[in-house]
Amino acid sequence: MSNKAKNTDRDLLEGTVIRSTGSWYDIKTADGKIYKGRLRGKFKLQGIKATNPIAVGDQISFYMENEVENTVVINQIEERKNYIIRQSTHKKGHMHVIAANIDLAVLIATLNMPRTSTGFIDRFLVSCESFHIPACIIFNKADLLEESQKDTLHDIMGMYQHLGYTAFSISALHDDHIDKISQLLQGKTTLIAGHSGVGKSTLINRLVPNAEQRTAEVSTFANKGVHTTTYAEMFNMDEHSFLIDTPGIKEFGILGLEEYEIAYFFPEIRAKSADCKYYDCTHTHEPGCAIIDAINNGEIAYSRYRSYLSILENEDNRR
Ligand SMILES: Nc1nc2c(ncn2[C@@H]2O[C@H](COP(=O)(O)OP(=O)(O)O)[C@@H](O)[C@H]2O)c(=O)[nH]1
Ligand SMILES: [Mg+2]
Ligand SMILES: [Zn+2]
Repeated sequence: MSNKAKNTDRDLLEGTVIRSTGSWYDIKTADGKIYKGRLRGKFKLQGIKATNPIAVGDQISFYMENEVENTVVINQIEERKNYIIRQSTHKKGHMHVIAANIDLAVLIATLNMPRTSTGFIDRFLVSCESFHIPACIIFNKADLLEESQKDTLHDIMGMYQHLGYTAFSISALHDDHIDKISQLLQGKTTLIAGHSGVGKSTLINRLVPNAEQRTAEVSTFANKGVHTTTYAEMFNMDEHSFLIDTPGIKEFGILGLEEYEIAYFFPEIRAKSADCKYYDCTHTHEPGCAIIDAINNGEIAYSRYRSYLSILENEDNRR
């Protein structure tokens, strides 16, 4: 991933990419200065075929190009600790790197306005498992829940907590439980994901008062959110805590996983699969499958198994 330095004779500065708008990158140095940077010439990364060579969260070195306009040239990218990608919507077989060097990925989910399905939550958790990024779910808009929905939410949260995932219920608009969230994010670089309209910008505005993120009215038509921002962007919550907003990102890639790997990224399936009769059990039809037994006796949630099958069957999500 790391690129060879091209201009070792120049004075190099170091910084973090905090925003990317196509060919220009906003770069922030440790002392808080912001530069506009770009790549010069060919800049290929090894490994993945990506449409964007540099993403928010990348640590880079750069040199001044134009002191008056404060533009710089990116010289080198530090090796990434991890990254999260999705399929490119423009170029088949290519990836788009959403963000790099993440300590925690938070999915903001809502039961309604708009609805986040457990299928979507599970895909998010599987991709985080596959990228080796700890994941957490924040259920927002607690204030909108009717009594019966509160029970549903309680059950869903219980299911994920039982699997080892941190899950919270908050109301970002009414400040409920925001301090718990800021404690959780302390000292970390956190990716904030979720459908458009779930309250990502609202939460970021609460956590970073000067972020001035535009928030959108959720259009009532079909409960679909309207998105206002398009580019991933990093904010300082405090000196050591960073938030990355990922607007308009519908789905993370679940890439190149083999069948056994998909099962591996479901912790409860991983834990039980050693009890299956066949070592290469796909947990779909095999006799003596411990997973199917566990679903029948209620040890594994059916919604999780359904998500497993949907990831297994959907060719698009495995490439
Ligand atoms: N009732 C309620 N509305 C919320 C809450 N959080 C956000 N919203 C509203 O939901 C809409 C979408 O929020 P926004 O932050 O723009 O969502 P984003 O697309 O995920 O960034 C806005 O009208 C917010 O005011 C909440 O906790 N309760
Ligand atoms: Mg937003
Ligand atoms: Zn099995």
